[in-house]
Amino acid sequence: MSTVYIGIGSNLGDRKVNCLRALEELNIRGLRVSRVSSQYETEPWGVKDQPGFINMAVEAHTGLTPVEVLRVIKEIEKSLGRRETRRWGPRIIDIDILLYDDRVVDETGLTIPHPHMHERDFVLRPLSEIAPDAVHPLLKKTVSELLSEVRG
Ligand code: PH2
Ligand code: MG
Ligand code: MG
Repeated sequence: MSTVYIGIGSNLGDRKVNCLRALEELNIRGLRVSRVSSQYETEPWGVKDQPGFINMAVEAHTGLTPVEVLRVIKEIEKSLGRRETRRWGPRIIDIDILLYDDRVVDETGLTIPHPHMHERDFVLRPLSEIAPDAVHPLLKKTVSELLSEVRG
């Protein structure tokens, strides 16, 4: 079994319900969710002229490989009604792999650790609630260290 940390976000429709449905679907499709953060109201990052987000983070145990987890995530995003939009634009649901054990993966369409996680308060704040001591395998820093740096 591997331990995977996943970020969930929504800024369209019933944002809280969308995030909770994503969590349920992960559980159904082979990712046993073991920890769940609170839901955080966050300011849009990157593209500013869009509605605010709900963000949360979950820990799950899984026998799926990183590529299989990505496939499951894409299926869930589709089943919850996600449509392709512009980069960093509004979305019903966004599910991102943040960390997968201490693995480093760099393939087309799949980069682990998530390439922007260490820059984003909206990722690190929920993640630090459930995994403050998880270590970023490239930066060799814990999630709580990364959070204190991003806050400046
Ligand atoms: N996701 C983005 C772009 N900007 N901002 C917040 N606050 N939360 C997000 O989940 C988010 C974002 C693209 O994935
Ligand atoms: Mg994202
Ligand atoms: Mg995504």
